[in-house]
Amino acid sequence: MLYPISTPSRLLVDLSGMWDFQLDNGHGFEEGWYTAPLPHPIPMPVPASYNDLQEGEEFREHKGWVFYQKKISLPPFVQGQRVVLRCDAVTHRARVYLNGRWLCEHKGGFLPFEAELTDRLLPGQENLLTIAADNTIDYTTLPVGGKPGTGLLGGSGSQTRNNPNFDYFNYSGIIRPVRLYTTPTDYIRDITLTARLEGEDAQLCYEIDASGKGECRVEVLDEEGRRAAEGWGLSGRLRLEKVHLWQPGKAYLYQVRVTFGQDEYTLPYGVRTVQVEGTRFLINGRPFYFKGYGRHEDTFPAGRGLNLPMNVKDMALMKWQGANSFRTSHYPYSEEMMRLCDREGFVVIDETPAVGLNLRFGGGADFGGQQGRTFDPETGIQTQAHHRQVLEEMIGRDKNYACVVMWSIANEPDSSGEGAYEYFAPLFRLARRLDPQRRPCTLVSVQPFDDPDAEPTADCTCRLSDVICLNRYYGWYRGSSDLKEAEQMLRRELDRWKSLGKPLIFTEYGADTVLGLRDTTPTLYTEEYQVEYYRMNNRVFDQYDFVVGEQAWNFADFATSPNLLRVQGNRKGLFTRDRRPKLAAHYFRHRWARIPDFNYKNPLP
Ligand code: GCB
Repeated sequence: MLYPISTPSRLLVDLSGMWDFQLDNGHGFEEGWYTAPLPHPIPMPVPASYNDLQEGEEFREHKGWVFYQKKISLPPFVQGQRVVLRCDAVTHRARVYLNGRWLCEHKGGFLPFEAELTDRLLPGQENLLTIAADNTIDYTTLPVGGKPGTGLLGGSGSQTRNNPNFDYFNYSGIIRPVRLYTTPTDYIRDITLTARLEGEDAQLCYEIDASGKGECRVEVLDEEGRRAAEGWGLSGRLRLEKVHLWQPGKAYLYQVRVTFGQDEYTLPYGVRTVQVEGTRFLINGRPFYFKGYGRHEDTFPAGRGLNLPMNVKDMALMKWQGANSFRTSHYPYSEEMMRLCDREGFVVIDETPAVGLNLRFGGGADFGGQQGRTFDPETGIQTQAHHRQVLEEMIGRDKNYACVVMWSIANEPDSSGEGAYEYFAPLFRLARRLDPQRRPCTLVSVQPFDDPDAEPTADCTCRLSDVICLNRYYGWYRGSSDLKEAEQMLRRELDRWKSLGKPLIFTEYGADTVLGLRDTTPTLYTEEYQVEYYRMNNRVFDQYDFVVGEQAWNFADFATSPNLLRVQGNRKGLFTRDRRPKLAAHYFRHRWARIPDFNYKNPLP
């Protein structure tokens, strides 16, 4: 799906701003709230999570539907054009109505959907747009919600509250922009690009998905605006002579301008290759080392709402630290962030919202939570069809980004449980089939708690993933405060992974740390302990050639549901939630300055 932009043929209307808003009373649909102005609305910004924008537990923890409304209109001169409504993300389910009539419905809180309004919108008049959003999470949603009384430290027993089976606050609402755009009636639906390097040149293959009739022309412009290649027809191959490669830290984006009949769309595109070879992860044929983080889209008070200034600030902080990559833990991030990464040369592991698929150990911190057979057809999770849907939508949305070098199919599922291989193998096949660039695929593996010395082969990631991604907490959840013992355990585990012959990335490791807690003896939660924790882990990583990346958990502190292990949220950030650096932020800055993006380990002969 194309990102909405204004072009010489497309008008773009951003509906960001204040909307009317009301929590459902349980009867909103029956009472027809979508047919007329809401009975008792309050003002609410879009995009933003609503949870932290009013006071009180009931508002923050509301489970179920909420209603957003806005009057929209377009001038009569758009008549004869196609008009499309585009919602970038409504968490986790949306029902959309225009002038009281049902328009569309969408499941999944982090990926875009569209509905055509042509002939539905009354031009030159006011139209009532209602978007109802449902934040209910259960065994059929991604992320997965637990049954009442389960979840973190037993969770809430209440039927009227969600029980996240994951460790981040269930921020809800219209979290990314809602826009209208127009196109001519014959229009470009999608663009798919792939490139192959041939010596100094590249062969660029394009496929244009268009509706209607028209002549199709594709022009590739370089960064100076000079034409680098040109072709006609809905698909073809173009030669980019002396191609400028998109490199980590040194982005280069061509502008691919497509015209089809009256329609025009320009897509920024970086040419680079990605490949796994033995225990190396190659970008443009060179062994890459991942330095970075797992992150969250989480800021105060917008929650998961798009925060452009913070995106730019975060990019500056990540570069300041010498990082080169992050994982979109635990859901696809905004397209604005993906475009920024493309532009800044930042490498991304792109993750679906599949978190909490683990009834033995949910979401990373479900201590004492639910216990059950995750993939049991009767009593287990029922997410497979939705999982396919989010993979299709994520790859459809992100397939052209140069920054995306790998797909993460899920975070910490029960990947050694009965039925895990049968659940995941078709999803890996699907991802590989859908991705025109055939990027590597992975699933991010949880630390085995019931059997710490489990053989890696027990985990279906061994068979399915191109790159092994491990979330490990030696020195925190295991071996906490005894770093010597923790180090032994970490080494023992790495020794077991060695013979697999695949590259391995630590996609999470970290220790909760409260800014300002200091001590001469590094004790849990102090800034000193966080530094010692990372020193120990990194020392070990450095001694294993097949470890090709370290992504600290987390870039910044973030909000979670309340529980006894969370001090106003998860404090494993290298930065606080308002982005002040802890000691470990400086430690990593120093370390990463000495680790090159390429050839840190296993250089090519
Ligand atoms: C994990 C999860 C992450 C949690 C983290 C933690 O393994 O993937 O969502 O936040 O652990 O801090 O416990």
